[in-house]
Amino acid sequence: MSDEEDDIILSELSDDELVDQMMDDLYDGLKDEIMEAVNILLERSWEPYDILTRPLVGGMTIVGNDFRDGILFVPEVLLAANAMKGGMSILKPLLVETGAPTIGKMVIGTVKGDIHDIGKNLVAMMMEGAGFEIVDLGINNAVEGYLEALDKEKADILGMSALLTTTMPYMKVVIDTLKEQGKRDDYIVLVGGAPLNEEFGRAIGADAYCRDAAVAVETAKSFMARKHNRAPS
Ligand code: B1M
Repeated sequence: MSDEEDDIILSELSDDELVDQMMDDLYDGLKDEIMEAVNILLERSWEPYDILTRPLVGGMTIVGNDFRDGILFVPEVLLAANAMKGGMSILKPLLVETGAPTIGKMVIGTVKGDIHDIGKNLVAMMMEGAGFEIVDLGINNAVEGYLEALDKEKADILGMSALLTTTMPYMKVVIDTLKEQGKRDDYIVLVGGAPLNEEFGRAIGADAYCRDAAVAVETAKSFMARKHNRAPS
């Protein structure tokens, strides 16, 4: 950390300055500073969701662009991801309401060959906050693991995440296996991740592509409402 950065007192910055500083600190992988700043914004009555989306997801987008352009490399991006996770750990209990009735159960995981989990964790967190029960399978999931968990957990929804163009086709492998086993219609299948789009979601036979965590929550809620309407009384 430079002397100049040493001198910055986060609590003395205005909201806009603090958001900018957080984006810089995320870029530099400064987990402690990110956690301190998240707490400052909470004390200033910021909504947890706004803290997630503006400085944290916003900062990660800048990191992503510079990673793509060869300005940042894997070790730096890992540090940034670690700082992001530090911020998310403070926000998680605030986003996850306690005592809310369960709307449905979702098994979620990142697909085989893919170790990106920040977006998936965010979706899990927001879904839990909205009243869904979440079974998080983590990263690098093969089809067998998804199927076993869906069956064991008696889940309503399968959520799959992929961040690489090379791993996104694996989602189709999972959906095709569900079809082969006659289980496709037992589950609502939602997919997401930066390289996906609606067309891809349709092409692989998912029920919906979710652009972000908020869309995932709304989509899951609307599918669950339809499922309940269909259920025999
Ligand atoms: Co990776 N990486 N990475 N990386 N990485 C990307 C994805 C990349 C686009 C960077 C770039 O070039 N600009 C690029 C992929 C290019 C491509 O496929 N065409 C890339 C690459 C190439 C790689 C490696 C191959 C690099 C290498 O080793 N040479 C390697 C692959 C490792 C592997 O998986 N096998 C790799 C490694 C890594 C790190 C380990 C360093 C780290 C991951 C740390 C971690 O996740 N624990 C990392 C990171 C952090 C990124 C970027 C910079 C950021 C991803 C992120 O966390 N975004 C990323 C660049 C980018 O995406 N702009 C990049 C923030 C997050 C909140 O957004 O994940 O999109 P996102 O999630 C959103 C939505 O997409 C959606 O909701 C979320 C919240 O709003 N969503 C869902 C996501 N999943 C969903 C599931 C749902 C619903 C919605 O289910 C219902």
